[in-house]
Amino acid sequence: MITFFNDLHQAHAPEFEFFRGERVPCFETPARAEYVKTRLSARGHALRAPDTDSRAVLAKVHAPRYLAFLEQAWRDWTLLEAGNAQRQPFPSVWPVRSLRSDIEPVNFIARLGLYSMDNGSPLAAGTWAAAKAGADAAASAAALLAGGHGNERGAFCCSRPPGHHAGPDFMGGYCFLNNAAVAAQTLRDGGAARVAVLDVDYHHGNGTQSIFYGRADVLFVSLHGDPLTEYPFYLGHADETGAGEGAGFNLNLPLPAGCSTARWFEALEQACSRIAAYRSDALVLSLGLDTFAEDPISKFALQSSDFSRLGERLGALGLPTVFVLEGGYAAAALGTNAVNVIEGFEGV
Ligand code: OKP
Ligand code: ZN
Repeated sequence: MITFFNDLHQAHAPEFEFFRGERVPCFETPARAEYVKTRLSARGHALRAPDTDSRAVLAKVHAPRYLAFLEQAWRDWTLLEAGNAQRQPFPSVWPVRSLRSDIEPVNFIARLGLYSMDNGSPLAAGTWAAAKAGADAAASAAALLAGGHGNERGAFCCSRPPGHHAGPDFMGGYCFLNNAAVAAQTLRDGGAARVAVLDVDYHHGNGTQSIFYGRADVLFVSLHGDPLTEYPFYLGHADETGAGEGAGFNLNLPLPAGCSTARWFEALEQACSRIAAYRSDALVLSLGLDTFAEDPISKFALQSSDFSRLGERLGALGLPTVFVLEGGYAAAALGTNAVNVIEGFEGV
């Protein structure tokens, strides 16, 4: 399968995050994408640099003031104080209920909080470059399939940071730009009347859901750890079914942390039925690999062979499919697990 990959992801190298009250090395590392890339090459999958600029599509899925902030954030941070080049900023204050989010403060940390849902998305010098390259990969993969040239039925984006927690105007959960939303919007712009986004990451894709919540032209379906106990906690419940024109076009299938793989595949079946009933013209898969039994921060039990089964089931949908890498923190296993999905899809 053609894979879009760009070395710029390495420039996003966050050092720390906060976990269980302690500052620990960030789970979302450059090594993650490198393991996937290495395995893809070893298995003979072609690697390409992104060839489509996502800027115009980004403006359709994210707010202009958020994009403007993110693009300049590292520069603004380092201009504040020379020593900041050696420090990664974290937000510490957020405009929750009753506080105003319409006025953008001047203070950098206050702006960072305005545009964040958590303190879990550390910024680094190359964050914008890496995230933009990931969005370009998503746009490139979607454009490749939408163009209908060649006989490509699938395209894979081997990118990081992930994107599915990034909402219209905020970052969160290691995510800055919503790559799945960029792919879906690019497919729409390329002539697909209906696009389904299926999110199989362990964590609910709150950003993607929010971006498309009021729209009927993009169906969002997600299988994830129940937000009552699992990140992102404040979205992902079964009663979130869409709003306005989007009513009925959002399906959440929360599962209890620790549930069996059999139960997970039952939920996948429900997801696939909904996508088939929607008669979508294309599929975007938010491919989180943190459902793996050995993932250090998640609580599902999939084995490497189960990722082949996932790929086979997706292949049976018979849809042009853009695969976007999301989470997965058992880094050394990501190559095998990602390639298993791809090759299951291709029927290898
Ligand atoms: C991202 B993705 C906070 C620790 C909690 C949240 C997990 C983000 C998962 N510093 N981090 O969906 O795999
Ligand atoms: Zn995840």
